Amino acid sequence: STASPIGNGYAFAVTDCLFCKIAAKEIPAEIVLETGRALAFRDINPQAPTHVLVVPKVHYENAAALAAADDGLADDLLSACHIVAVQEGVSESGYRVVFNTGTGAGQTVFHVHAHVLGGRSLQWPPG
Ligand code: DGP
Repeated sequence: STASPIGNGYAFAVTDCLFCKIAAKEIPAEIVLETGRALAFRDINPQAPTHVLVVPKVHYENAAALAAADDGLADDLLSACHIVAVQEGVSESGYRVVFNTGTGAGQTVFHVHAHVLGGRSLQWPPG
C-alpha cells in the first residue's frame, strides 16, 4: 500500500471520530491555534486554568501510531504544544504535555491528542 495524505492508510477521515469532526470544523470547539497539520482547542472539561488539546488533523489512534508514522507529524504536534504554552502564558511558570495512551491510562478519545496543562502547580506523580 502507498502512503495516503490523510495519514491513516485510508483516503478518508475516520467516521464517527469526535476529534476528526472538530478538526474538520464540523463540531465547534474553542480553537487557540491552527497550523498546517495540527489544531489546538480548549478541553471541554478543563483540569487546570490552561487545558488545551493538540491534535493532528489526520487520524491516528494514539501516540504510538503517530510516532510510528515517521513523517514528521509528531514533531509538528510537539512544536504546536509549545507554541500553545507560550500563547497561554504558561511557558515560564511551567506546564505539562500528556498523551494518555490506552484505556488503562485514561484515554477516552481514540484520536491522538496532547493535553497541554498549566496555570497552576502540578503534582507528581500525576495519579
Ligand atoms: P483523554 O481522556 O486523554 O482521551 O482525553 C479526552 C479529552 O477530551 C477529555 O479531557 C475531555 C475532552 N473532550 C471530550 N469531548 C470533547 C468535546 O466535544 N470537545 C472538547 N473541546 N473536548 C472534549
